[in-house]
Amino acid sequence: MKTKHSAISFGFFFAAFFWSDASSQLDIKPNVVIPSKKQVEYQEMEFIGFFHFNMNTFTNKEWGYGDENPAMFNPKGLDVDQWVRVAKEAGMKEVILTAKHHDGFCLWPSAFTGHSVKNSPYKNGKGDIVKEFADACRKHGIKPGLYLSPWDRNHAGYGTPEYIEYYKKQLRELLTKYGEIYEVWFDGANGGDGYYGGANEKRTIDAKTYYPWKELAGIVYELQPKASIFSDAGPDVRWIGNENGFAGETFWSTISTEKLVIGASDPLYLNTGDPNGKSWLVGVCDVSIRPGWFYHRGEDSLVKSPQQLLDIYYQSVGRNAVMLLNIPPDKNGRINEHDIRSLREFRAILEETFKDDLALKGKASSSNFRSGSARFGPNNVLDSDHQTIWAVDDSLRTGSLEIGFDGKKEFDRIVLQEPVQYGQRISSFEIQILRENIWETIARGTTIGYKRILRIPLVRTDRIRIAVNEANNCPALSTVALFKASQKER
Ligand code: FUL
Repeated sequence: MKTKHSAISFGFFFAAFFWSDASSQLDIKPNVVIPSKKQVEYQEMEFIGFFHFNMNTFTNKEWGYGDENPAMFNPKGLDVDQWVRVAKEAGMKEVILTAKHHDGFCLWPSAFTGHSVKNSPYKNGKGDIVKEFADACRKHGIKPGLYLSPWDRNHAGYGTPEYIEYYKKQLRELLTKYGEIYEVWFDGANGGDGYYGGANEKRTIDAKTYYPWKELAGIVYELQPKASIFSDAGPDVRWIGNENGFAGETFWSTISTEKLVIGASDPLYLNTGDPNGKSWLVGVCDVSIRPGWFYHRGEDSLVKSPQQLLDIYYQSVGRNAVMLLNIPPDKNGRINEHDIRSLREFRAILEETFKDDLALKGKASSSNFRSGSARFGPNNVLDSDHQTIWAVDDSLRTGSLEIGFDGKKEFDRIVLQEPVQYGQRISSFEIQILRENIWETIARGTTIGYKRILRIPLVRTDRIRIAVNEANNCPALSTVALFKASQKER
């Protein structure tokens, strides 16, 4: 009995040894620049929201001067729970509130200024909208994030070191009083004219030196380790260089932060990223559902249609970035019906388009897969599991994958995903279909990244090929999915 047992253990030991040895040889060597786990999780949210709600909502402005009387802030029917419900129903995984915009008015009763809700008629000065917001998010299981404008047109010390001390105190206050916060948004708009405690003048700052960005990020990480920081230069997630919601058709999550200055970066560089970039910063496409960021009654008829929102989705999520859509609550303190209607329809169409992945019915084959191991076989792209992947041998920089069907399939949306935990690799690919025994190219593209969605004219075929023509390391894909778009997309 004893001998048998040892023989089994011995055999097991050897098998385990050889298996792990062979398996580690097969493991994909990650690129030098890869995302953190937090960044991958952030990107996986895909769709998040913004609530621009503050003094501007009551003054009908986009940028308040900083001299607004707190008495003007009075949302009589405020229903933060409704905002969060609307966001959740639309599929947003996180929402960000403008705790303080450029005019300096604080939605929470800050101990460091009188320019806040505590001097407003809202709940007779006893209200705290940041608290209501954070509580509603927790109740509905959606992540709260906060926008704290670095520019402050109310503060007398703006432009001097005194203001920086004030800003740090506000940041600490916000990040200690409201439970877990998942994002801090540092806006790039900085300096210019303003009230500044009555000085009524123009104050310019040196974008390169005024704000101690490293120290500010340190405060965020110290108090809220789960939070991602947004700015032109990250350090976790970055602006994509415009406010229309469109990432570049070529979009690298890699970028070199030494080329970025918060508030003064090259928008084109932000919009495409950099294949040789030394940092990984997830792209965020911020855009408003209305022409303005704040609610203006006069813009009720200008709310983006579901089709316009879809177009933004394809050019943000579909181009390896995250879609950050602003839905501004109105003066009464609720999200307007026009916005809700558009959002609901957008969600319904999106679900209809992506409900039936035709590729799941296919069988895949490939030019090569790592040492012929099933662990990296082509069928892994078809199982809707992002963790299983097709990957070719280390020495290769190209590769192709074919999916065949019993009978013809019709589709006009192609979803491709790279396993970004190994870095972003692919820089050129094409899609071909077999038509009367001839391979015909129906689409070409550059980057893929976490997710690339191609919109193509409707095709009918029983064989499709995805050919990677250029990559900075051995190519790998985690998903190939095919869909037929809802009629309502048009
Ligand atoms: C910009 C700001 O100036 C706008 O008012 C808005 O907050 C937008 C998200 O960022 O830089």
